[in-house]
Amino acid sequence: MRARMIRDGLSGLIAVALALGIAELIAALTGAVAPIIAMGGLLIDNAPGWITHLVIDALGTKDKPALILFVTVATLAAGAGIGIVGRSSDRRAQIGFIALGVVGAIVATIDTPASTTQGSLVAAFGPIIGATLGWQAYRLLRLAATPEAAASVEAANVSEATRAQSMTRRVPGRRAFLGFATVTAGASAAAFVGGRKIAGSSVDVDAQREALSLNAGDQSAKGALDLDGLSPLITPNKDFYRIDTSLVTPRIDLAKWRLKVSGMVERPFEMTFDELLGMPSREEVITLTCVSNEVGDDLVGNARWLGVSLADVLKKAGVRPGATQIVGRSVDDFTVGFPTEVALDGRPALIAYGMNGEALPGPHGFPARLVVPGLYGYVSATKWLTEIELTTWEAFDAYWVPRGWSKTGPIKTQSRIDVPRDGRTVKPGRVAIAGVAWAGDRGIKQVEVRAYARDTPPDAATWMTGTLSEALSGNAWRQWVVEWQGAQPGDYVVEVRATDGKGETQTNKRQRSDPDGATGWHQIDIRVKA
Ligand SMILES: Nc1nc2c(c(=O)[nH]1)N[C@H]1C(S)=C(S)[C@@H](COP(=O)(O)O)O[C@H]1N2
Ligand SMILES: [Mo]
Repeated sequence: MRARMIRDGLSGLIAVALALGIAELIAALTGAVAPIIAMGGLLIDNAPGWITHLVIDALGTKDKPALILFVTVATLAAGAGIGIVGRSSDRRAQIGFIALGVVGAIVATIDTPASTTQGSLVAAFGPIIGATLGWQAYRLLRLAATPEAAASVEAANVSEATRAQSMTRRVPGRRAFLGFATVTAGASAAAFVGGRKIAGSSVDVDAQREALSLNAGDQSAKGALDLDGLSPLITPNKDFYRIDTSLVTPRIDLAKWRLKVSGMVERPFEMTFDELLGMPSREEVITLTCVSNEVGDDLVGNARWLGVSLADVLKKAGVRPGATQIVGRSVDDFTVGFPTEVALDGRPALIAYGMNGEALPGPHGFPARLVVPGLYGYVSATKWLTEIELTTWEAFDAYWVPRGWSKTGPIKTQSRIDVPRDGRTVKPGRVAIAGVAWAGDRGIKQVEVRAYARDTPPDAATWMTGTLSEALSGNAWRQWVVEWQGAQPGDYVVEVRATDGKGETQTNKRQRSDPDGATGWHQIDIRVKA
């Protein structure tokens, strides 16, 4: 009995795996979003903001593979369920497969941008054909497994005599089942791998990046501090943090890409990538940070961005009076919104296509993204940018706003201790304490550090002023180092505070990141021991 249940469950599972494989393959061939990815995307977009935040926090950048795995396992489990339920009734199993196909088709259609060549309805093909073939495979698996089933099917077509004959021949249930199960599973795997291959080769982002020649300037970071464990002044692309809601990195074909400028403008227009490259370029060092960065965390990076001034593009379109909000839209339907005035107040807000002397890497928004000095990424830094829409502040809430994050996102002043690491033991005498500090578009004027023996009042310790790296721009972070002289053995708390270019010192009031960015001084514990 148990064995039969396992076999039936396995039949359903393998048949659904085949359905998924075929759906994946067809999605790759048609440029649609595969149902598993679509379902994962739908979960991300519709989960309450705090869950998304929790998952991203807990799993870091592993959240995406984890979510895909979860959806896949859940779907296969549903397949096993269908197999077990279907034992007593073919009808029920059939309904199960139809339900999977319909859900897959709807989800994939919702998630496939209407802008794909064939339109979003094409996404329904994969799940429907997959479910149909999966259903056929399931019936064959059942047939192979149970002599009775084989017999009952034959009974419909053949005479009483032949049926008796076939019964006595005894359909070899186990062997036939295992053989057919293996073939089906193999076909499923082949469809999956084939699908991935096709999807991967259709648009090669790195090949397109390498083919571009950009007029990036000198990439050296003069005046940088260099200390073991200290964040480099310019964050290499490969180490730059990554945050987005996109389950698979969008692969954009440069030839098809267009940037649309729309909404409350005098002259709405579209431009190609070549036209964007043809506009006057500028290169700016800008620190980008995520609003969900807690005090002391590393969702922050500093890069040299090459691109076109957003103000120039807006000038071309002619912003109409009353257009108070700029909305950035992405191929994956992610949106940001920020005040129009920040694009026009002189700060170098960019439509960036280069990052640290290279074309923008795929995960960071190839071919173009927004980078706005002074604003957290979630309200400004649209990756895979496709549209800039002028609207009003009242008319539209961008992606993260209904999910509980603040509508405006100016970057708060923060400083972080990189060296020594929290919990380390250091030698008495001279202790180098170092890190980075940033304050959006206000720049950093001063960084101070104090160290006090644990169990003593912090205010008894004096603030030591740090040496700063050169300010690469008023929108960039600065490295800092403090030489703590004459450290005596003991357990210490070390803390840091920064003062921005306007003379404002960062608050010590502790606040978690949501809804508008963390505040408070970063603290570490260290032990001084001979
Ligand atoms: N298309 C798109 N762009 C996006 C996001 C996103 O989810 N989708 N996330 C934003 C957020 S929250 C941040 S902090 C920055 C991060 O940019 P990075 O991944 O290049 O560091 O991208 C922003 N741009
Ligand atoms: Mo973010």
